[in-house]
Amino acid sequence: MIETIATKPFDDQKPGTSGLRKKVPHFQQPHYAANFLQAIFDAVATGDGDTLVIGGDGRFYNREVILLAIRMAAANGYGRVIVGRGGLLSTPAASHLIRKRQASGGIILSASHNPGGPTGDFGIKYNIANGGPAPERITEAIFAKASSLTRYRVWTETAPDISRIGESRLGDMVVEVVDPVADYADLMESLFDFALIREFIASGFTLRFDAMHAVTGPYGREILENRLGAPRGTVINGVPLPDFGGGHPDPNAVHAAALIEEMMAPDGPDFGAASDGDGDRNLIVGKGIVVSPSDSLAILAANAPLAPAYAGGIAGIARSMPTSQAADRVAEKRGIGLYETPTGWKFFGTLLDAGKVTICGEESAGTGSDHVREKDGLWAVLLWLNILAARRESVRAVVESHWAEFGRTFYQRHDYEEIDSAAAEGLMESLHDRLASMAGQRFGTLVVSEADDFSYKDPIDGSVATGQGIRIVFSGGSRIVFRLSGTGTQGATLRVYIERYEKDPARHATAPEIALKELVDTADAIGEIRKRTGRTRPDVIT
Ligand code: VG1
Ligand code: CO
Repeated sequence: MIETIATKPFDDQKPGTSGLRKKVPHFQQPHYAANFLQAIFDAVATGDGDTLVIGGDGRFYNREVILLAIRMAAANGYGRVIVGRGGLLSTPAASHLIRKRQASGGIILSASHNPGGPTGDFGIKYNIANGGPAPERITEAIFAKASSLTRYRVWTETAPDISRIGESRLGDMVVEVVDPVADYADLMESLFDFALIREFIASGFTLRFDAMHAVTGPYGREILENRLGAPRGTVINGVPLPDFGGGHPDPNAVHAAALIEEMMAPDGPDFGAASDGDGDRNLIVGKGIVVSPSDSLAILAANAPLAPAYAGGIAGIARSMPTSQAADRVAEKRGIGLYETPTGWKFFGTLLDAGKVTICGEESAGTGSDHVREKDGLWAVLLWLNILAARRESVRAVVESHWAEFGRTFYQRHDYEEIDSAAAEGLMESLHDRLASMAGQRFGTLVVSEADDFSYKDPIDGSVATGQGIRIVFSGGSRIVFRLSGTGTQGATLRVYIERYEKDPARHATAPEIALKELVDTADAIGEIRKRTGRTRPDVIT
């Protein structure tokens, strides 16, 4: 039976870069999660018996919201929900299921790389029928509904057991519980040369995959250990835990420090990788070398034809604006299109659907292709393995030969986390006010050639996104970008992105902090970071 429950509107349910993210206790307020779910259904549900995919990264509160979402879907006219067993689905696996099963959309419960647990973060994201994150016109409609809603609908009976694979009913709706891994693993097997990778591993190539107690543990075990024959123990921290074992499932130098340390040892594995909470990010580490995500995008794009799925070449590359221009040089040399989009995977969807691009990436350790409509951590790991197996070379050799051919783009992102929101906004506003007068200004040896506030007109659907980050470009092409994060749950996070191109191979071995020193100092001078935030150094450098 459908029950209608009175609620009050919430004015803070505005989705950010990737869905609605708040602290768990915030989500636990009476009716808070239900309110947002109803706002999604009011904005998108047709009531015509559509199929909805539901899954999450296994974090604290995942199960409660999944069971609620199933009951609400039954009360909002869905004909079938497909749920990952135990409520688990990585973000790319959910994207694949939506496409494969022709669902009208999916609900992904995750706060991605943010920490979990009773006082950690939680998130809800809606993906559309192409498998990708809802575009802004839909997230705005959801926000508008959430801010005016006065009731929600829920099926009275409790949801069926989601710990066992199989079908059951809730009212008129079928609840189908599926193996979260199988379809996704089959998709990966269809894209890459598993026989070649298996043989490469059997010949003694060693690897380590850190699932960070997040969603990719079962995926890594099935694909790397079962299907590709890597020894048991290749996947570490492989059991998804509601609090990620107390860790922070963000595969960067701070939170994946143990993996990186292992990879720096002379007797360490040949290849190391990690993924984040919901399985869409990737960190790639070779023996003695951490691959910068922007370089990884360029290298994957340049070498993709070594994998069966991309053997015919790639149509084009898209990268988010703050991602380094390393990929641009690959696109230029290959004579294919290069698209620069705002931050967030939702901006790649139209380009992928239109066949303009095959590979997309972000500096935040996200890479993916047209096989789904999300970034995909294990996909990137497997493409790397396929490339290494085909070239029979080390990660370092592949990276260095890429630099030799295309030049090296030194890159760093500096994050200042949980700073005062007013100070962060003041910093951005002040930069904005000075944009017009910046061109021609000199900082040490650097001269500003252009400065703007990035806005983007989608070349396929014509939609416009403004205020996507302050870009300061110097003569010679070096860049500094300032933007505020849209995924945090406390205070503001300032991200400063810094890059410089170096063609001369004799200088490619320079450490990034040395190569970028003058730009880093200039970022502080222009942004007045210390003065305005009181911080003397970033919390995280990636
Ligand atoms: C960050 C990254 C962005 C990424 C987003 C979602 O956003 O910078 O590149 O798409 O997270 O990734 P922001 O607004 O905090 O800079 V995930 O793995 O958290 O879904
Ligand atoms: Co993620």
